Amino acid sequence: MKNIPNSILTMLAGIALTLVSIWYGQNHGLLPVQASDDAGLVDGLFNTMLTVGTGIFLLVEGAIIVSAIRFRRRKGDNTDGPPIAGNIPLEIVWTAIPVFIVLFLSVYSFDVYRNLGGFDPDAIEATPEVQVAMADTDMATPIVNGQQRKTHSMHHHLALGVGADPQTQGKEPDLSVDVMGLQYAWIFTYPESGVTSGELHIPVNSDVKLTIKAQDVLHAFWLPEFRLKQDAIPGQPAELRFQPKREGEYPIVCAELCGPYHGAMGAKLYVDSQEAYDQWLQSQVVAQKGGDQTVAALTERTDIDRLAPVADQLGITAEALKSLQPAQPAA
Ligand SMILES: [Cu+2]
Repeated sequence: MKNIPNSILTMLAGIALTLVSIWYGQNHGLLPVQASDDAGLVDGLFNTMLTVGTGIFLLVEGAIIVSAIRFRRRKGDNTDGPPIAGNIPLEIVWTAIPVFIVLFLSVYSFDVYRNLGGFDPDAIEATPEVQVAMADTDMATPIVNGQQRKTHSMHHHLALGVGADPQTQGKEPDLSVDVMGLQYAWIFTYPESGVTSGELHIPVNSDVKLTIKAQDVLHAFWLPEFRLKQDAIPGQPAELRFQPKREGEYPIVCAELCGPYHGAMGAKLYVDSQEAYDQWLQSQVVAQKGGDQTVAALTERTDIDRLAPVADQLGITAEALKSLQPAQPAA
């Protein structure tokens, strides 16, 4: 060791540190599976930050440990340390390196966000209610069927969420689902079929658009395996658009402390094959049609007894008849 010059040792340490950082940045195993192509983009950014972070950590901790051992106080040495103040080249270096890292990461993250669809001008925008009140003035946005129509002038507003990526921009999504967050559940509505469900089913490899709303307070719709998260804000719909690439069952987590039962606010996302998805949707349509009839029967017939004599003819069992009875207030 004594025969090797310091500069060579430093260089070897630098090479080792770089290799360890790069290896750990790629092999940390901290992230769940990637369920969409977009997830790979986010992971690339995460891995880069982890590589840089590991390097800085090892450099700083290594310098502390080497200094603590090498420059420790020897027995019987009671002299002061050398009075060192200021080192211009060193200060330039340790200012320039973080500046370069931060600039590089900002450009990189900007590019990832663009590729995810974060800058889609047609993504759902905040529509302040103030504009509705100004309906009589020339400045106002036209109101069609009580709905504010999107015009290009509205593009000055901030788009909320992740819209179409550069490849799908301008195209209609394959599937649109409305997501409603409320204390303490997520409700999914399929506008095309009118199906409402507590679980989200989407076909694999399709272009899915979620319109996220909140009924009461702030929630956050988080899909860890898709590396997507979007706040659900009362009065301001947001959008998440993505392409699921991997069939399976994934958790949907509320990532905003929204009340005492926030921790229980979860749902499941099922990425199905096209056939399985069609089957599920069909079964929901059938089930909910049945449900509607029960509701209709309840409201039309106030006197359940009138039904009883014809129950057999209609194929209604005694239990089903009982279930039509209005709920009794708890004693
Ligand atoms: Cu919540």
